Amino acid sequence: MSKQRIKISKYLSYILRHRPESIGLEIDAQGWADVEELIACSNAQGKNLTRDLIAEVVATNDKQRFCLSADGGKIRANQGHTFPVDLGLKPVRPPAVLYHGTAEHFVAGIMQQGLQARGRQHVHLSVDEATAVTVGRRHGRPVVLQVDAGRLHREGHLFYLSANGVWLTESVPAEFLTINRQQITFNG
Ligand code: HQG
Repeated sequence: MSKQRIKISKYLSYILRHRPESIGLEIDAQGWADVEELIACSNAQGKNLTRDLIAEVVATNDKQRFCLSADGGKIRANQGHTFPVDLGLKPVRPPAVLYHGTAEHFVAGIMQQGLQARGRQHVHLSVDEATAVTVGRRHGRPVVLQVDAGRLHREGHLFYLSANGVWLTESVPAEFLTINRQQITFNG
């Protein structure tokens, strides 16, 4: 993604996942915003959004963070919201093992209280360790936690798979977590 596209992606994440009201944008219960309204509200605040730019950011986004409705009239974030939203995801059975990337300074708290959504709608998990390392690095020295998703699922926890491949669950109690020590050494 070019620098301009990254900037637009960050802006769209902020508006569509966190603060639509900051530009007076209405979002429905399923997280959809009207594209024309998004453009009007954004450009009233000095942005230069166009339909084509938005379509390009949606199509080329490195993590496929957004999607357009079939008719192209609406847009929403695929995951990561901090306000309540019904993405219509159906519970699915997760792989036996999933990973969560965090930072070293959070690990003690996590091993006491478990993984919590902390303002977001869900805890975010990935199928691969490399993604977890990247996610963890956003917060500091990355640490990868291995999640016993199979057992958690058997014990009744619900898992969802977002449209862009992020595994989501409400919380992960500490006894289902293992610290991936190798990763600490590897990244140290
Ligand atoms: C930590 C990005 C202490 C948790 C990424 C994390 C992801 C605790 C931080 C998506 C805790 C929350 C989400 C506890 C959890 N004690 N710390 N009990 N429970 N934490 O940003 O998972 O690029 O809300 O480990 O790729 O880092 O924006 O969550 O470090 O998919 O599309 O609290 O955001 O996607 O941080 O990231 P975040 P996250 P985008």
